[in-house]
Amino acid sequence: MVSYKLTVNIRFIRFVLLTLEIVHVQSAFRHDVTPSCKATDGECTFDFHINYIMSMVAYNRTSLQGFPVYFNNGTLFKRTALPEGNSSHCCENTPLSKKEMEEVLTIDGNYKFMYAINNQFPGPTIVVYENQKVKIRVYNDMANEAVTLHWHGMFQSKTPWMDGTSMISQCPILPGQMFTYKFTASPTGTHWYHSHHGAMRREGLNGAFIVLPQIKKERTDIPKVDNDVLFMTQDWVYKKSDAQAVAEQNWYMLQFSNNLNTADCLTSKFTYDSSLSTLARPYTNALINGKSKSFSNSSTENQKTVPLELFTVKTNSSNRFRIINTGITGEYKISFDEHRMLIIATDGFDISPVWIDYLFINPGETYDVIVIANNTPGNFWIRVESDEVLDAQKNRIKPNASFAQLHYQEAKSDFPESKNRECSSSDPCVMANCHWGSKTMSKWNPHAQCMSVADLEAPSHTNVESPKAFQESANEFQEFFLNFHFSGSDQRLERASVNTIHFKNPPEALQVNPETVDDQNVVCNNTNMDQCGEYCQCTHVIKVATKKVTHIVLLADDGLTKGTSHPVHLHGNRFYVLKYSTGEINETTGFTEGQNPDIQYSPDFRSAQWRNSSWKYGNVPGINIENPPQKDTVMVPFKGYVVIRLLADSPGFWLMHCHLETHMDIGMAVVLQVGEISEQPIIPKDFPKCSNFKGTKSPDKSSPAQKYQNFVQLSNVKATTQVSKAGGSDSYEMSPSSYVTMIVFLVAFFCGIVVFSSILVFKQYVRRRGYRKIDRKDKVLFGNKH
Ligand SMILES: [Cu+2]
Repeated sequence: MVSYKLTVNIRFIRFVLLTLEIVHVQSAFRHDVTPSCKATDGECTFDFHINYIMSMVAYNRTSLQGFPVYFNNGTLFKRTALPEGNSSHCCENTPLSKKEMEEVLTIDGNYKFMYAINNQFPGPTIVVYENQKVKIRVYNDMANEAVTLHWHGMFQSKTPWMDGTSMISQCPILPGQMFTYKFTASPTGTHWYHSHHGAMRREGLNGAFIVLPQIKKERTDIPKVDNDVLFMTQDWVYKKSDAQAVAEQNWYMLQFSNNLNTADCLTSKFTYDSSLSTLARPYTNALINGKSKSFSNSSTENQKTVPLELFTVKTNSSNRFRIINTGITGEYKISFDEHRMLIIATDGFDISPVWIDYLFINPGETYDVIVIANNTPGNFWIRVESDEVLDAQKNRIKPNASFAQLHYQEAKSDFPESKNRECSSSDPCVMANCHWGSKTMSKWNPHAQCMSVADLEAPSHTNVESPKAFQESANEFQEFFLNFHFSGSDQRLERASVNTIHFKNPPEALQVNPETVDDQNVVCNNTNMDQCGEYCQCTHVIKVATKKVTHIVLLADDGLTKGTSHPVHLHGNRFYVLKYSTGEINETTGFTEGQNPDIQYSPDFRSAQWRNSSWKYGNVPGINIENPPQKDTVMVPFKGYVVIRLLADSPGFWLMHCHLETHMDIGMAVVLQVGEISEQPIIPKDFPKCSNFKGTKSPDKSSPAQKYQNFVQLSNVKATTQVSKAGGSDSYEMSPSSYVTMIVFLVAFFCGIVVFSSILVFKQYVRRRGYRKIDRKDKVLFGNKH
């Protein structure tokens, strides 16, 4: 067994200055892709310690001393106290050495408490070989938070309990606990891992997971790669925590529903087709491999003050950039000044190479591109631009941007002065992974061609089962319409839904306790949700038969004029993207203004079907079944649709959800139960189960009015009441034991009143008697004197 230990013992040091406990910061993130274990087979083992950390702190391993740092004019200084008696300045004015700088997570130059794996951010890179056994021991060293790690893109065939999805594939790892993930690395390509518990992944819990082929076979359709590097980008808010991000999303939804355009909580910025920007709230920046400068200074000139990610390349070298959007929200447009990109893969799957100038990438997606360093040796900007291009009044605005640098090693290291590429009629641009279509993009740039993901093609060498081999009769075919949307039209918080059902975690992890799915008080789906009323809340599970060709029509329509597109991710499975169709585009403005006419929704948006019934059984015009691209995450266009096909051959409970974490966390998810429970692999006997705590997640079949009453009741609920699991309602009823408690309390209270009254009456009686006695005494003692 090959062991590769990534961690050092975690030590705590107390900074008197900050009176905070800071754990050691390991060396800076390295973006090179090098195998983690020497052997290509056997087991590759990792130890991951998850803990809190603080950015902008340097820690010296030898002296066990540490100090916070600060930036001044682009230089890092130690923030240490001056000798006693010197009160003029708080800090020693000593710049950091290069070695000391390696020990700091500078991020964007701000102090922030965040999570880290082995004190690193991004987390340790895992590079293993296809079909290699991977073992990751995850130690939850945090004081008070649970966690799981999801291996995004891994098939987990025969090990669905190793998917790392909190409350679906496993119970979360509690503080002080360790859990060992063991699975086979497959498929090859650029993947990643992240926390699948809350919104922790933006706050530091993510890393790259690269699977190399066992036998290195050079692709003949692309240039030979000289340099293989990671390019991980994500949104960042330096002040907010994980819990705050979710709470803020709820707050945002309230503001949105009430049309309150307050600058602090709702930016109301829109993207190219006038649907809402995925960055629905003010974000500070987009990190590139954990570094960047605040959006508030998003001119290139202002990038001088904080270290940015630097990619050094040789002249004429071919460089593979593995681009991963690890963010929780935020679609980004990536470009390299004065260089083109050759797309060669997405979500780990090879695609026929296409030269492009701009790449759109959504949270959860990966794209591999090759950049040839064939310009005059120099320094060039790499741009990560946000999708915010229209303000609240739909006026065009400059999007926010973050930057990294491309440096030719033959050139002098310098601050780039390169410009963004201009598209012209003689030299048009190509944009890939657009989700609004060419009609929209032509309004923005008549010289830009916009490719949707369905315009990409699988190369001929792809040795996966071609979808054209599947039979398409009613017996061997199943089709689902899944609408990822915000249901209803009022300001309720539980609107994030799939087919109007708001996803609630089950009280026990489904994969560990599959009998939960038979509990009609926990699970709901299209067979038992009729009584739900306008809003349903439950563990939404859809049964998908194995061995059938499965089409899913992904939709994103709230039934309102405002709305957003949603990047949908499916766990444990790949799918083919057969067709991509936007909403109705206004020819004059290029804005999405209506539903795609191919889809007919039910009035409550709970179900949908093809408007033309002859399109059933996969008979959809314009689908690509010859060489469709494979993916595990796809952007579903606002008011449009995507037809995907999967071969449901991996039994298990697989979460399918919007990969905007703030949407998933508030209910935009559904579980695909592939196969009967009897078809699923048998879980190891010693696999940890959840505790015996009672769940609160029963289906809510009450009307909105009743729910409001329940909410009011909840606000007034006494400590002795508890959530009733029976009855299939979220109403807060008292349990039998609570009734006993209440009766005892009432009897005691009544007895108390009786005793208290008796005392009062007795005292009154005694007093009157006493007065009388005194009276008499007085009369005896003094009476005759008066
Ligand atoms: Cu979403």
